[in-house]
Amino acid sequence: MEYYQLNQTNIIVYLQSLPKGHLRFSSFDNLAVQEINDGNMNYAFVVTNTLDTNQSVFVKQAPPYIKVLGEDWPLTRQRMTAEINALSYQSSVCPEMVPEVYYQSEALSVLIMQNLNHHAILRTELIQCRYLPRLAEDLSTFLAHTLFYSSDFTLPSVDKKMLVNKSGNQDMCKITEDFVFTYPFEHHEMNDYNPALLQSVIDSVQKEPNVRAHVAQMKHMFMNKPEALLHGDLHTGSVMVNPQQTFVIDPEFSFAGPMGFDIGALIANLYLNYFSHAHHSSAESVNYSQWLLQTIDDLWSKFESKFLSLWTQHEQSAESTFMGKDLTGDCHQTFRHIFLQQVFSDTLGFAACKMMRRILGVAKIADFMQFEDQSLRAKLETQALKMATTMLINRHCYTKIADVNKLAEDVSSAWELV
Ligand code: SR1
Ligand code: MG
Repeated sequence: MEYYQLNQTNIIVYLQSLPKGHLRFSSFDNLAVQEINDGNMNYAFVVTNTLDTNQSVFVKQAPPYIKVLGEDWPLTRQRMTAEINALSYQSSVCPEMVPEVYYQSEALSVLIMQNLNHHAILRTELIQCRYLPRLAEDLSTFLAHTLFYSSDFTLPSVDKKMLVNKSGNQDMCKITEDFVFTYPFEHHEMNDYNPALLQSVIDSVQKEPNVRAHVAQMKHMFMNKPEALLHGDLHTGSVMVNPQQTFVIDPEFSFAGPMGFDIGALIANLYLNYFSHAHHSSAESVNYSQWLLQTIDDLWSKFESKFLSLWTQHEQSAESTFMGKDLTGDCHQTFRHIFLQQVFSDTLGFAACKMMRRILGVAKIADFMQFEDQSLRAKLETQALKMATTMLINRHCYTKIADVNKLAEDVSSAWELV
């Protein structure tokens, strides 16, 4: 089938043409189509049977360009293949946290899947101060499982190298290399600055050789450290939640990269949300800010203990282990802790780059953009940039997430310093 663009008018005819049994509709007579305009990259629709709203699917199509930038920004449709492969892997190691896929077409770059209509985008929920008691538990499980089971600590060497070769996703990686690690730090025409953000603050990132060198180190690591199969774009817009359940969606940027990139993306977006609440003195904001910091602490701590536990169990049952037999009983444990400390500093470095790109680069976040008062927004952006530069440069000095939370609190409260 030749590629064509789905739209509100032709989508029902397309769904009707698919082999029977894939979709959940008892009839195609009363379908309503709603276009979803949230994403930057793709077209998305929800199609629902108006006579039984439980019969509903989410349809996603990758056009041959970046949707938000238009047809002048061509982009291979192979990102849908990367997404299909990633969803398949993630559902094999974390089935309860990934939407069910009903049908896929590489020819049309279309994915039809479970409509999470009882869930909301995590970013929106965080902006509205919603407490999510399962969030840290679920996301730490997702990270520990997806990262451990695609690492060299569990996969045989040959299988791991095949995974790396199969998961290049070069065009999507190039977008991240440009839009996360490069453009925000130079005078690029795509950058978008809040007019109220002081030039001296922008310069403190873009014209500070030490900051630029550390960002370049993170970019180099992103390009050269295929530790595990990543989600690749795990910000709070890629998570759907309700108080009982958490789903991770949208892995079209998936590739084999450094573990800290996925963890850092989540932590970055949680800290950005923290700054959007912490400047209020109301009891609601104070309490919510503390919940966010506790969630970040839990997310890292639970990830670390789950990853270590999967690793220890694997070493106890596997015939051979990554570093060979443990002759003293302490060797495996020593390496495990050194490795997790490295993942922690990588996480902080990537989190810092992700925070900075959301302020200086083109892709903004609603957590800050909700504020029409540009001066207020500039204050929050300045705080976030201050935290990010400190965290980036000192990433090897931190051993506890509590100390990073303390940095966020100090920067937020000491406004006169920034
Ligand atoms: C043009 S940059 C678009 C951004 O949206 C995606 O969610 C990725 O984060 C990408 O960098
Ligand atoms: Mg996305």
